[in-house]
Amino acid sequence: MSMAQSPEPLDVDRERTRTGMSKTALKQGFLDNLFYIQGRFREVATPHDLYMAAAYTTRDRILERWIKSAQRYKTNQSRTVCYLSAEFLPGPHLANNLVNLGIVETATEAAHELGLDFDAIIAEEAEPGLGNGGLGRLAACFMDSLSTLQIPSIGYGIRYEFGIFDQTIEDGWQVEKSDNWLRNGNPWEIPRPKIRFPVLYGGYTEQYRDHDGRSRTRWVPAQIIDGVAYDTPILGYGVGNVNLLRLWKAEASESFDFQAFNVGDYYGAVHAKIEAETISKVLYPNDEPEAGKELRLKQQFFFVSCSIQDMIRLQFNTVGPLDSFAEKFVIQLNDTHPSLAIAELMRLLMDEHDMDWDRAWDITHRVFCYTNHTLLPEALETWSVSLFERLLPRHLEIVYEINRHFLDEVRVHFLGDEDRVRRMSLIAEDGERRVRMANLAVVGSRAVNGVAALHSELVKTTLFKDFHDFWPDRFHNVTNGVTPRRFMVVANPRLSRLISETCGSDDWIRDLDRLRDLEAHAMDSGLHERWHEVKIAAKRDLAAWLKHRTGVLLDPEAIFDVQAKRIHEYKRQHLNLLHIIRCYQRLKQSPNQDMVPRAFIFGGKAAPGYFMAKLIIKLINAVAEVINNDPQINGFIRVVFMPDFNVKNGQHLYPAANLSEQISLAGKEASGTGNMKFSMNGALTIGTLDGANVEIREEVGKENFFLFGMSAEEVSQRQREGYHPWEHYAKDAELKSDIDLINSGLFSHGDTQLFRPLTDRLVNQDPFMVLADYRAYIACQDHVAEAYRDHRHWTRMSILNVARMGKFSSDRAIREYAEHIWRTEPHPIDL
Ligand code: C3B
Repeated sequence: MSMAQSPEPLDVDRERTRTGMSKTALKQGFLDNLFYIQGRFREVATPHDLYMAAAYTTRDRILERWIKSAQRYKTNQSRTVCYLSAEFLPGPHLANNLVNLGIVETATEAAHELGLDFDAIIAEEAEPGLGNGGLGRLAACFMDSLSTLQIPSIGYGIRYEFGIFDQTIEDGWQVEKSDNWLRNGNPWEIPRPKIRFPVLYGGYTEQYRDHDGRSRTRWVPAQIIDGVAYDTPILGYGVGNVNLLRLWKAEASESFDFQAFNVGDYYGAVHAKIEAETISKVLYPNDEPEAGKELRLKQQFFFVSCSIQDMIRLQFNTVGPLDSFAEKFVIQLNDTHPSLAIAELMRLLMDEHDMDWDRAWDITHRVFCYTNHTLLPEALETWSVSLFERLLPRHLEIVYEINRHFLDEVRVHFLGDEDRVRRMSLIAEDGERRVRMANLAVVGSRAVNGVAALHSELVKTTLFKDFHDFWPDRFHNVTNGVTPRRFMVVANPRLSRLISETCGSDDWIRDLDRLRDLEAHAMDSGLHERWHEVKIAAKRDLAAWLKHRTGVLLDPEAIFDVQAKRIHEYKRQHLNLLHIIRCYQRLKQSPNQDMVPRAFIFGGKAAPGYFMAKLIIKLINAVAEVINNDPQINGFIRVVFMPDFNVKNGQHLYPAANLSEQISLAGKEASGTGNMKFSMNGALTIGTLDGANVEIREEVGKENFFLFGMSAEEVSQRQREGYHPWEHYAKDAELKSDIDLINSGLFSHGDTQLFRPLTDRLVNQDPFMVLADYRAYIACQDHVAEAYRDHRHWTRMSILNVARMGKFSSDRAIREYAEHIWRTEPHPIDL
């Protein structure tokens, strides 16, 4: 046997030193960064300095992969997914990047040897709250999965200087504080001052003849603002691929400054600068668009225009001519917020790059795909034609022209059906004329999808029925998913370790279907015990956190019953409250009854202008105050509102929940993703047949899911028949007494009027049918309590929930997009 042939065994230690992943290298890197970037030595460093040094040390290790990815994608001319989203909610980066680099343990040991409290360093990071809720968080999960699946991609959005407000609770009311997340610097972004594009607004258009004598259109804007790129690397889990999150910051265009200077108007020039910068100043804090806000339309066009110009630049830098633009890129529109991109690409191709309409349209409608995230009528964006024309005169012409071509096709297809033509038009003509952004998105895209099976069905049969009749093949479903890296490995290290030990590997982190291996152990009493311990430990952690933040002490043995999501009437936090009041009344009536102790935990922000949602928060806190201080209740039930629910705080919640409240009125929640996060962490769900709940129940088995309430079908039938909430109020004595208790002033220091807007709305209108589902909900909650008494059985259900959550990984969702919608391939970057 020839010794010379056998390969050198890989020297792991040497390899780690070379790539800087060894403990020694991490320590050295950390001290260097503390010294050279923060300008501090150990003894005088603040907690924030330590965090910054840790962040830079981590970022340094991502950069090599990032550059390699960019080079490889460029030489391969890789097809690239451009994910356009007005919102991204990535959460704190440090812990997640350490997980994806695979160096959590090494970094923890390194910190320990330096005498540092690593958890405190991680807790120091402020999260970029560049989104409102589900839609923005989905975008972040998708970015993680795109990198992990090695698909070249760029997330395009806005670098808001102020993200979603921080929520505090004062006297039970939500108070908003501005979120100055960039104040202390952002170590994860790299500014690209040379990647800068002009964005035009206002003015007028004019016709002219080019040198070939062809009639062309020119847009003469009234205002030009620059967009500057800020890049954040998005590292995949256990792979070399690093994709890009490219966010645009608005700056005054220099040419404009100079004009003002030339006429001596120094203040005017500075003012123009300030005005320009307002465009990326602040995120609109509504989970549905606020009608008619000019700045919002300016923001949408701002990031869309920069992003499309950037893609055209990249096309020229890599592939060459624009004819193959739709082969090089696929553009996914995250809801209608970026749908102006359709008109902007048409404009750039025609006005700036000399294409005729047909060629430009051929490219445009092959490059775009659109995801719908809501059926709520108030959330469907429209813009008044007059505002649109004032801000984007050229785009209005293009929208009209798209509409003319499109409606001609509709007329030919549906002879004589002018009603249908009116419904499908990109312009609503009833009342003030408005541009319908959803119709634009459907017409301009080759694929349209909903975000859960039920939702996608409703998209086809209700919202876009006419379009589905016309183009049935255009419609798809891709059920949402969430990343197990963030929501299991980072958020719940204890459970993650237990799963890996039980399954004998951590392969599940990249292939979530492998969680099925847990099923074989679902009856194993050793596992039961450890599973229970892991849950109790998380509950203790959460209890300590909540005690510190709110003063309310929870009993870790109680059922942790959690509803955490935006506050909205359709999500029905008030249905949850009615159940709490029912429990309270029962305990008051028979204090010695054997009730299973419960801790009711709420979290979520209300849009600052949404009065009813804010009143719901006040009521939660008011009920909490009375119940938590009632000596007769003696801690049997407790109610607490977690202030400032966001990605970071959510990470305390998911691991600790026993019961996940997913109780929206059927047909209203497009998908939900919190439902997945809770279930992955071993909570059981009480829920309606809404959004992805339907599929979660299918996967985990109906015996492991607490179902109640009307189906979407039944809801629309009830609505057709005429729904009279006061009949429920009059007929159901317990319901009546729960609502009457709110009106009695018990929760409002004798004020009988404070909550009247809420109770009156329930009794008289009840648009989300809280009263219709009340009885079924209470009955279902009673089953929950009974089930919880049988610890073994509950734990088994919890294990099976986790074991069967494979489908809800965002990796699966991205694979479906890649295969059925984008037609993109992985481009692996070797480590
Ligand atoms: C949300 C929906 O309300 C959720 O059901 C869904 O899971 C997520 O999107 C992700 O698809 N949504 C939102 O957060 N903001 C909107 N403007 C519309 C929908």
